[in-house]
Amino acid sequence: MPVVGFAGDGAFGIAVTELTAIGREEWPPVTMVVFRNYQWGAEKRNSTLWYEDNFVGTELDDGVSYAGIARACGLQGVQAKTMEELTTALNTAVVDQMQNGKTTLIEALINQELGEPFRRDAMKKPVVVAGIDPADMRKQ
Ligand SMILES: Cc1ncc(C[n+]2csc(CCOP(=O)(O)OP(=O)(O)O)c2C)c(N)n1
Ligand SMILES: [Mg+2]
Repeated sequence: MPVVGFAGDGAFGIAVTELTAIGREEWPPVTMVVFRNYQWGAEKRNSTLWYEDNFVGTELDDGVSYAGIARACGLQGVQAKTMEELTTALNTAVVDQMQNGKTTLIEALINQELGEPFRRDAMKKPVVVAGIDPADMRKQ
């Protein structure tokens, strides 16, 4: 059974050091797909909801290649720019994983459309808790 992982580029960036460890010979190979929209999309969406369409600190460096980092770690790293390329890359990666013992990271370039927050309830205005008014806290 092939093992295929999926992550956003922001989430993957937080744990990107894992690439330095997963290629060990004594460990089984895996396939990883990173959805590359060059942003912390969920955080950006929260910011635009909270702060009248403003956002800050949510753009990722477009000079960084996760496929390149994977190759530097001795793994296979490829970019997929279309659905067809992604299908081909995934098929190749799974065959390489199952038959050739190789780990592949696929960097799937996707659009920057922002979805609805999955925790919209977490984005309610701050409320007074235990007698502390959040407006007063901000003044300090
Ligand atoms: C360990 C950890 N740190 C921070 C967060 C807060 N957080 C939620 S979504 C998100 C950004 C995710 O960006 P990405 O993985 O690129 O997904 P996208 O929304 O762009 O598809 C962050 C930092 C978290 N969930 N977990
Ligand atoms: Mg992202």
